[in-house]
Amino acid sequence: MQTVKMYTTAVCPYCIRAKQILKSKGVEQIEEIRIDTNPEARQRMMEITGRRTVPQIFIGETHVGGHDELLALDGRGELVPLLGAA
Ligand SMILES: N[C@@H](CCC(=O)N[C@@H](CS)C(=O)NCC(=O)O)C(=O)O
Repeated sequence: MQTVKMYTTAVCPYCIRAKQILKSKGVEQIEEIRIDTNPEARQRMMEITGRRTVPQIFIGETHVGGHDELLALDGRGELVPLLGAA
């Protein structure tokens, strides 16, 4: 299974929901990077994603986007294959 990395903040309902979706697909470990306590991480997130909101989710090297994009990916049947990609 691919590694999953998520930029988050402490208070973030979309982050919680995104984690639930990923866990429901068998993801046991999510590397969380807190941007509310780490200004450098916030800056880096904005640079590499062009986004300001959390979550920002990476599956392997692929930037999925936020919660809504994760949900859409699953709706298209592409989330599980991406998680399982070598
Ligand atoms: N449509 C976005 C919504 C994300 C969102 O609104 N996240 C909130 C935290 S739960 C946020 O980052 N708010 C700060 C802001 O809008 O600048 C998604 O699906 O991820």
